[in-house]
Amino acid sequence: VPAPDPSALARDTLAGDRRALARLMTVVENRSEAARPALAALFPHTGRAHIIGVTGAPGAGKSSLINELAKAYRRRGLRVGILAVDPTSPFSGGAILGDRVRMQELAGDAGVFIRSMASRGSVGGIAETTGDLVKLLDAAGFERVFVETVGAGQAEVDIARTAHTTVVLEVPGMGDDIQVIKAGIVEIADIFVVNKADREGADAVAGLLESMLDLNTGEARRVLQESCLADMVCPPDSYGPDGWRPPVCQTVTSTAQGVGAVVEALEMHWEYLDRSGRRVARERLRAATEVEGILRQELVRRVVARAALADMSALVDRVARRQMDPYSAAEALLARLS
Ligand SMILES: Nc1nc2c(ncn2[C@@H]2O[C@H](COP(=O)(O)OP(=O)(O)OP(=O)(O)O)[C@@H](O)[C@H]2O)c(=O)[nH]1
Ligand SMILES: [Mg+2]
Repeated sequence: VPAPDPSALARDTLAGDRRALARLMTVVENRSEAARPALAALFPHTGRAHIIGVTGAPGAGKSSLINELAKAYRRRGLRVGILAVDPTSPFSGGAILGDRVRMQELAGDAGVFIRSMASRGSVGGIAETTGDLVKLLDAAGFERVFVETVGAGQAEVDIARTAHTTVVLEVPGMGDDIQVIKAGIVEIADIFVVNKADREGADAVAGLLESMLDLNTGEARRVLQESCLADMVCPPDSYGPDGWRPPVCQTVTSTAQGVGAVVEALEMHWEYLDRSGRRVARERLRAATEVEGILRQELVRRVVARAALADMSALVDRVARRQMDPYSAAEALLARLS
């Protein structure tokens, strides 16, 4: 099989060719240099999709909820893209197969595109790759793009950075709810969903979330944008407080109970972002963060390309033995650029 020509794949993707889209996604996932011109060619065709991050504990029902939301959007005639970031945790290794089964009803629908991506071992973290895959779906004309990720540390912050709207799932019946609801979650959530509301304790979790929202100042949204460039070029009020109080919805995915309210909340948030000027501010923050991310990666790549492996190894040895401080080592490597 000859290597696919990424520009041809980009052209065919725009024309609605699903196979081209899938193959281009593989090129992007492999972080191949060849993806860059294709991504650049598609970039002017992006910016239409509503990007929706869905995060929560393993097994909270993220895939089930996305499945229901996708069906609801299909009934409204909108095209839906779904990216599931495979959990890195060995405990939920069966998730991909589970997702396939759960989302099977959507599988034959040309208005739906589902892709699982591996987060394991991806260079530069999942953030860049996910962002690029989202762009491909956006350019291909999917109007709602869901990104599912297990709620764990950096992955969660990354998703909130990538998405316009972040949905955080909680479930009742996990014991001490105050222990279960993680600190920092209020800062990244635009919409809360208490899923498995058929179980006891859903109202209590919802009530707890409401009281956490009462205390929230919105201040910490800043954690979403750790970028020197953003700090320099984006006005401080781009970071929040938001002026949007996250609604707390309750759902049962097996009966689709409450799913309509989540769709309404998603649409309201999308409208809110436009009406308040937040969307433009967020796009600027995202652009600054993204450019800086690429810049960092590229800088490291170039420095490493210039230095000999033996030299780098020797520098690392010296730092490890406390013969040289890490700043001086970095300086020595940076000097290779000039
Ligand atoms: N009782 C009940 N069970 C649910 C509900 N929604 C999902 N489940 C079940 O919860 C389990 C996990 O659902 P998934 O949708 O795979 O959850 P997930 O968050 O995507 O899981 P991972 O991707 O592995 O983190 C499945 O057995 C679902 O059938 C619900 O509303 N009520
Ligand atoms: Mg899942």
